[in-house]
Amino acid sequence: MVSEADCLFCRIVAGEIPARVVLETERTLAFRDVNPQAPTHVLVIPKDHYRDAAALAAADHGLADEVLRTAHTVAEQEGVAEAGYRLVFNTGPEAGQTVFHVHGHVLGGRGLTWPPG
Ligand code: DGP
Repeated sequence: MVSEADCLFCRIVAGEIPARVVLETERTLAFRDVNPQAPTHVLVIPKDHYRDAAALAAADHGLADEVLRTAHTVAEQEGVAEAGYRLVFNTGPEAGQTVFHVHGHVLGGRGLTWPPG
């Protein structure tokens, strides 16, 4: 597995930091955001380390696809798929990315405004 010792989300994958896991597949993990911005706020990550969505897409199409499918399964599991949910990959500092292990935010359970701040 591709991991980085000082990466927060690699440490969650390794079980070194606790997380409220809602779904796990062979190559992905979904867990609740520690600072939820909506009634449903789950982060979906590949277990392998890629710094952002662009790096993941360039390196492994199959894994990128698995991350997207896991995100949609989470939305179904959380009961927000039908009403609608938002899937966000903050990519780079100006977009607000703070953890540099690619993660999709699955947000739902309330009306979400657009444009985002
Ligand atoms: P971003 O700003 O897109 O990089 O999102 C990072 C998210 O990660 C942010 O919403 C808060 C969340 N987060 C940070 N540290 C932890 C943690 O230790 N556990 C969990 N579950 N979420 C975390």
